[in-house]
Amino acid sequence: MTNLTLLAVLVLAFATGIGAVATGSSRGRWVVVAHGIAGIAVILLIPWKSRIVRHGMHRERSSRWASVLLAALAATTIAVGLGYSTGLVQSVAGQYGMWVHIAAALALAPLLLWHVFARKTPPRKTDLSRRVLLRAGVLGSAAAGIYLATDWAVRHSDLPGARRRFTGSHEIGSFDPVAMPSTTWLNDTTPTVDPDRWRLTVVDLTGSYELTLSEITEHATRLRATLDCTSGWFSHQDWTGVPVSALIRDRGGANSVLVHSVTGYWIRFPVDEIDELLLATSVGGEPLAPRHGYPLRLVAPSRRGFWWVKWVDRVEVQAAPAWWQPPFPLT
Ligand SMILES: Nc1nc2c(c(=O)[nH]1)N[C@H]1C(S)=C(S)[C@@H](COP(=O)(O)O)O[C@H]1N2
Ligand SMILES: [Mo]
Repeated sequence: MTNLTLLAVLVLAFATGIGAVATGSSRGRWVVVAHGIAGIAVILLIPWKSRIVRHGMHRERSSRWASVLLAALAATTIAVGLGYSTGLVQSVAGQYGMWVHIAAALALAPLLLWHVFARKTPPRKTDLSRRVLLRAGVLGSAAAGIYLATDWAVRHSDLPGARRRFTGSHEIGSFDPVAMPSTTWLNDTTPTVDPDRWRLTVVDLTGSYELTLSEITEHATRLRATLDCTSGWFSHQDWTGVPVSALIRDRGGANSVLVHSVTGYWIRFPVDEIDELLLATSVGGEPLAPRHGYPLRLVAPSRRGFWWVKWVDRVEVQAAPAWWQPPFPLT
């Protein structure tokens, strides 16, 4: 019974964790709260699970090391997750705590799948009785209560976690672009872009045309926005550039706009989000640094960092729906 409950809670924790990574506007706040509650529920189940573990460890099994690794990864995920949300653990071995939390959880997933199948105990009839549902209810309420109480306590404390954003991110380098961290999603590297040869290609329903960097810098629309990276930091900055809507002459009938980078990285936005998007040539009044996307990078205010394509070379409105892309970039 404990095993099944634990599995259900872990699945919930994974699903809401993925949701928390995707969410960028406060409308998605609930998913982060649900993730916190699922995390607490996992902790609450530890005493019960340890009884089972102690039992299992008496048996000699060659796969024991895999179970130990699984337990270690689970402990890391939980400890760093808690540490990062309270602000007690900001970094681990030079990596952002949030990054470590996600990496440990991703490493844990395949091991957990193996564990579930290798150690399968067939569900019993009693597993879905009223008593069980009642117990699940008690667990859920206890977890929610503890979550709300700790969240309240952290917010009213001096811990760095008190000022974290609803996404769990901590503030770094606001209004100071030099102090703002620079990250890539997976394996992109900063390209060297020759500003004289670089062009922005715009493709809309009228056709396609190119703009030089100086043609783009004639526009100077300012936008204050928050870059919130899923590795766990955020930064407010003043960006200057050209609104994407000023470049698109005809979007009638299109469903999405694809923003493409020199490096091949790309993201697709729903067409009605075009009016929120800015292609920035400078931040804090200074031209973009190469690592921040020189010569042109996207500012997508209600989206997480990975939507903010750097080193943009093409924007294209397309008939394809916005969901027609991998849930997260593949490079
Ligand atoms: N071309 C490209 N753009 C990218 C990325 C990338 O890997 N390649 N990473 C994204 C991620 S995950 C974040 S958080 C922001 C970071 O922007 P910064 O380096 O200016 O802080 O850029 C986004 N734009
Ligand atoms: Mo990011």
